[in-house]
Amino acid sequence: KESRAKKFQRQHMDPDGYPSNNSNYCNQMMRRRHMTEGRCKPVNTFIHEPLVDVQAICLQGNITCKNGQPNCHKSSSSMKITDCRVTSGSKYPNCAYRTSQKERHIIVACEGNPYVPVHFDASI
Ligand code: PAP
Repeated sequence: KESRAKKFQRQHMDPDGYPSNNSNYCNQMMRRRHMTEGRCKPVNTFIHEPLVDVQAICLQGNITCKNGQPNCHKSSSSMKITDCRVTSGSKYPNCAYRTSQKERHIIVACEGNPYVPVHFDASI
């Protein structure tokens, strides 16, 4: 079975995928990373930074997650990201997404030993 750490990497890591001057980026990547199976995952963020730099966020400031759990951490630097949001007209199995590139601080939840990212909480 896929570990939570590997699932995070599949759903959120794309270190070499920026700048993706490509409005089709989310349509392609959401499908390629298996987030359009069973349903269209409504929102998802890809991170275009080295995995080690994203893993290092788990060592940075502890904050409360959106769900109230205390295992979230905010990156001290801003990171290159792409937000994918399903369009209002999108109808499964034809999942259509809007692609938006940003540079933001990101918040991830971490778990386990080693203590690594397992959930993308927010960007600010
Ligand atoms: P995403 O939230 O990163 O988009 P999702 O597929 O929802 O991805 O998986 C997040 C996982 O992190 C969940 O585990 P699961 O795959 O076994 O269902 C979720 O339980 C886990 N997780 C750990 N800490 C948190 C947290 N603070 N907030 C939300 N999810 C968390």
